[in-house]
Amino acid sequence: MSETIHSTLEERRVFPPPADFAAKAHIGTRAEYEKLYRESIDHPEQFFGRIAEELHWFKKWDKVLDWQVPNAKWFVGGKTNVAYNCLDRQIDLGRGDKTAILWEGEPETAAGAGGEVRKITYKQLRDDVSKLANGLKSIGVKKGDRVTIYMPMVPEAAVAMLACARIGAAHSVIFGGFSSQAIADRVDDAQCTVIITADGGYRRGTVVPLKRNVDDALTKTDRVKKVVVLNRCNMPVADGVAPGSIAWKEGRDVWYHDLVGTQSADCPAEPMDSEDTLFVLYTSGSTGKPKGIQHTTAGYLLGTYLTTKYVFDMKPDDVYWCTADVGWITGHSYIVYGPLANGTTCLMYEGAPNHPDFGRFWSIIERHKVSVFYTAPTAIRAFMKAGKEFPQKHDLSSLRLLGTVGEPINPEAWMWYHTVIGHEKCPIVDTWWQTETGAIMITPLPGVTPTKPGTATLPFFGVDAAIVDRSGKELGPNEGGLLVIRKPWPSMLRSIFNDPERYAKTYWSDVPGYYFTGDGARRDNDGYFWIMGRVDDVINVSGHRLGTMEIESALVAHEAVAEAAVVGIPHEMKGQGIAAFVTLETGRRADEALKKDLIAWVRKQIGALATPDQIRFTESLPKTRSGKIMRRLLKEVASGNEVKGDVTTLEDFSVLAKLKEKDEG
Ligand code: 6R9
Repeated sequence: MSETIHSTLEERRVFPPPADFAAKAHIGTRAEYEKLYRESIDHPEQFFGRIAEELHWFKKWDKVLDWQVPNAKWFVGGKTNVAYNCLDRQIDLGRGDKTAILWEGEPETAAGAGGEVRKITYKQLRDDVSKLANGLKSIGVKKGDRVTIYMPMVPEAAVAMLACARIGAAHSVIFGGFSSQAIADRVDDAQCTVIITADGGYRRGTVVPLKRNVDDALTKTDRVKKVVVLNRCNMPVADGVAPGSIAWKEGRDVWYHDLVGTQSADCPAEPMDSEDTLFVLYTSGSTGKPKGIQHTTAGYLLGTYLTTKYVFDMKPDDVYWCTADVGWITGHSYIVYGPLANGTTCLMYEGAPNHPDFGRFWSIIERHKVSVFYTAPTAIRAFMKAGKEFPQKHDLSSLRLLGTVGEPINPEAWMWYHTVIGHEKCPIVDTWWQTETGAIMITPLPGVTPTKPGTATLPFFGVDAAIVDRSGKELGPNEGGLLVIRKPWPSMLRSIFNDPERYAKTYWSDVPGYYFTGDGARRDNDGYFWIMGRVDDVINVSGHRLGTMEIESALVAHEAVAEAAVVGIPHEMKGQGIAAFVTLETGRRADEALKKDLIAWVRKQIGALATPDQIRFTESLPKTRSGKIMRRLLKEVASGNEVKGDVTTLEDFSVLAKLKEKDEG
């Protein structure tokens, strides 16, 4: 962790919420926000107890909060079911025939016409979920089990998540861009015996071989007894080697359509304890092994429900679109659970933003009259670069609210989003949160908070965020420090799966008694939070978290590599890029062929998102006398900066000289 955190951002532009937006917003005055915020911090049990009344309960809770650092229990003694709240409750409220999921596939039906469209109503969705839930039971899935989901962005991915929730099995969704090794590791860690996948998925005009990756993964672990396969791409069953085909293992593999085909559409939702696990989702940390972030039932439901309602100001006739993948927390909370718990029509798009060209997102917004749009800064930067002529070809007048998530948004990108996409009439909510927090934590309220490009502004209800030093002392305005949360909140992670000690150590020991986010930040004179990025060994590539250690472990697993050190470097499009310094085993040649080989190797071990931007061969790595790699120096070298700061603990000065020589040479 770096001890000094500097921010050079100077941003003076302020954009108050448009008056007509504020007039219609759920929360439309600063006074109302402040009153509710105060109550949520001073009397959380009263505040969250009242909100929880808006959800369905099989049995009401006895106690709102039971808190002993670092273990929180919310709505103790209550019984509810997340899928029931997202489906049955919506039907009870008269939304049965409303579209729940409005899906568009990637392949275009004709040039410029967009992809296949499916509209699934709340009633149909409940039927689909119930059938799959019964199907899962028929192959032995029980309450308390874990099920891996490795799916393309099709409605069945959401159906699979909700089916697990309905019967009380926890899901572990793995992003479809992860490799077979990553699948095997996660399956083993979460002890999953069933995987739900598809033959393939469409992405940027090609087919991602999902089933093949699963088959590969299952040569590395023998835990999985059943693989449920959705037919998305009509890939023929063969030996699995012929391009475009899939292999089939009798007895283990079962077609999704066969599994649900004969099932009843009636599957009562299992009453779950408030603190039963809803899902496990893996994310990178500062050590090599990804952490299974564990979320539970009632608090997570409440957090995603409440933030969706107020941050996106969700109204009955909104068409809401979050462009994330369900394999990430943003997809869990803001494609599936939060929107459905609000009875929203939620758009889901299967493919890439630039397929067939950079107009695709804007044509989707026009075609489906999207009103609330939530995406990532990395995507906005890519669109900026592609040019405003793409959005300008489309009618974006249905939009009323824009959001971003995943990384700090640079003011240029914010301004482009505001003018070119929002036509200066849509508030922008820059939402800061994490896999661990479950729901949005720091964000403007669109009808209330004057926004400034580049800041996530103020904490949401119940979030006691602060900037502190290592002792926990709160810092003054504009002083950079560690971003912590000082009180428990309903959607917080409860543990790292099967590793409560690591949970306590990772999140609650750096600043004793507080949840440490891993981010550095400062507050300005208005109390707005400016997130400055990770202060641990985590890098943020296109809004995706990667641990430097994970990539290093992958590299050293290659037979040519002796040692590796990975650092994040500034990257124009991705936010951060990946630079790897590598020392080789004796006798190995440091050439271009090996570089290519190592890049391919990392992609195979982790997935394409971990592709190194630079591989640099070196004779040795700069280390401190106690043997720690001096990443700070490597970062400077990789970014092409002058190496500054303290190098007095460097073990061998000649290493640094050599690294720099290489760079210049
Ligand atoms: C939801 C999600 C979490 C990390 C987080 C921070 C960065 C996310 C941000 C942001 C600045 C924002 N981050 N949103 N930084 N402004 N609005 O992205 O979860 O994948 O776990 O990443 O992403 O560094 O700590 P996750």
